[in-house]
Amino acid sequence: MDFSLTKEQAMLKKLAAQFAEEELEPVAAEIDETHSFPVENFAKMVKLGFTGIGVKEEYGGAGGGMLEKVIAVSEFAKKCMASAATLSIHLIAPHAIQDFGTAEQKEKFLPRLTCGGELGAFALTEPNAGSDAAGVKTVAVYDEATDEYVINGTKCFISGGARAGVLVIFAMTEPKLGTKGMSAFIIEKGMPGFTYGKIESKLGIRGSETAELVFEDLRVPAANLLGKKNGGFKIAMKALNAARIGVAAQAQGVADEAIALAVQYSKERVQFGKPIAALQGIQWYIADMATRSEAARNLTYHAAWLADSGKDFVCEAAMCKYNAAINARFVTNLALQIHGGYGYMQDYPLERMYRDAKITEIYEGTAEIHKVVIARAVMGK
Ligand code: COS
Repeated sequence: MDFSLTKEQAMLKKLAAQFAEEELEPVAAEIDETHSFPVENFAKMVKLGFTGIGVKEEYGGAGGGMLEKVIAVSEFAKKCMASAATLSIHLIAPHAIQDFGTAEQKEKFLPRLTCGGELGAFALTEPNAGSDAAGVKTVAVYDEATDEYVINGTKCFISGGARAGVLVIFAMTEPKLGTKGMSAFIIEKGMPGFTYGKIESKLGIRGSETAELVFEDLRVPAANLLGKKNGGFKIAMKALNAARIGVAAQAQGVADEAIALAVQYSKERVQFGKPIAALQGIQWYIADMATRSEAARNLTYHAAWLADSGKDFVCEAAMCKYNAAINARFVTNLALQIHGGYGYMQDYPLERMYRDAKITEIYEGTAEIHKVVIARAVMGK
């Protein structure tokens, strides 16, 4: 299997790397410190076509597939994890609408999300429905008189939820049926009955804004039902399969950058009369970091290749996300350790990268849930 990049993919990587260095890196520390969403940088991502990756050109998208998403997201993550998370999570909504939407829904919503400058969001999680995604309590009741669904409930931990123009949300249409009673809806910012509550203060990826969403008698036209009524759980799971490869890409990017910084620092830092890079203890750290990261990259590329080839990738998406997330924590921890006291200080980016990396073990499915998914695939349900 050959994972070398095509000419177009190599150009995308170069463009993403340049954008990350010139636009994302200079504000990464500031948006972390101020917990502020990088509005201008998102607008620049739109202009360069990143927000349309994986979406057909007829809908204003940039084309490409999962590997293109991995390339862009991991380049962003090298310089600013919050921006990488913003792009990766934004893409879930347009991809879900492209995969499951009607022709009208695609025409109406996709151009807004690809080239129109609007942020997308994906709202599944609730206070009591995290790993147990079927535990959603938000309900959608069909009103025959108006051909609308009336939605009531609360979502939490929704990335970009307070800013998004178009959101894919999940509600129970037949609560007694559990996974077979959930439906997906497309909603828009400003719809009466849709407000947001608390904006979270977080350990890391602070520039990626995380909100509570509140639905109070939110009336959504039946035309905004995404996929079939009661078919929402599978839409959520399929969207998450793809999203998990995006998280693996975030983890990969931050790990690669941490290794590069650790190598550079160890060559410059002189202790006991020589650069610490000459110490075998440091070399062994670097060797472990590089080996594990290379393994993580291959799992991620393989999962992306399966997805782009139209093959089943549920297990591989879980594997690559689970593995890359653990690796990102391992690598950022050792890179910080190599930097010693300097690594702990905000003058260096390592302490931010270490905090940012942690989220990859939690969101879009915890490490533990991924082990459940992997074990089910390997051992049979
Ligand atoms: N891809 C495609 N289909 C999937 C799937 C996946 N990853 N996971 C489950 N399904 C399908 C199952 O095959 C099953 O289909 P049938 O009804 O045709 O048999 C259906 O969905 C129900 O699945 P299951 O019975 O396994 O549901 P459970 O309630 O046991 O939950 C887990 C399954 C735990 C895997 C699911 O709840 C999950 O992924 N949780 C994590 C949620 C998450 O990632 N949250 C983060 C939100 S975004 S920050």
